[in-house]
Amino acid sequence: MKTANAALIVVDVQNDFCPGGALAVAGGDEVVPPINAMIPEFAACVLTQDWHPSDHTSFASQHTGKAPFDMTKVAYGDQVLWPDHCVQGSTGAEFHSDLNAVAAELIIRKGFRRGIDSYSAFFENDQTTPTGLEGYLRSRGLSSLTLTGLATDFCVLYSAMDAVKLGFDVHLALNACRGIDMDGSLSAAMEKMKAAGVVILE
Ligand code: VGL
Ligand code: ZN
Repeated sequence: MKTANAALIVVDVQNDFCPGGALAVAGGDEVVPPINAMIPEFAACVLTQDWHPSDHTSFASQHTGKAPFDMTKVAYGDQVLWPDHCVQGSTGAEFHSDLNAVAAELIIRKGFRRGIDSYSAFFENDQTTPTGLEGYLRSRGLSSLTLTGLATDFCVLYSAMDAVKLGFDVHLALNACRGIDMDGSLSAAMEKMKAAGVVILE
């Protein structure tokens, strides 16, 4: 039975995060069947879409002498430098073709400002620029969120932490998430979410 206040949040299930993509997450495509199966159980389904200009500051290609997965400092703190990915309008930025994107009632694009990355579905990485998702969920009375998608230790983690901070009830559907896992970032992410009160659905 659908719970009227429950939304499914599907984070960045895009070609570039799936096997063969520019920033492929191991098993990234495996999240698609469980996500499609969950959609009918929710009153609303929201997709996020990483959506960068081709000269985005999070791309290692924009920094001389830097390689993908190096770190750099930007105005809002530390930033991982990524391979070029999810460029606006590219095939890599499209949702996985088997994802039931038709069922989505809202698509939130993020990371479209050149100088600022955006992992979270709620705020960009300066932690103050809103995406608008909070207002959408509140005005629709959607207070219980279940997070799914890619990557567990980056965009899903940041979304979950912001959602807790904003006062939503937050669940993570573990079988519908996959992580990048840079230097133990996946287990660190799980610990952070558990400590913050995110309910992990195994
Ligand atoms: C993501 C790194 C860069 C993600 C997006 O979706 O987790 N990670 N851009
Ligand atoms: Zn990105």
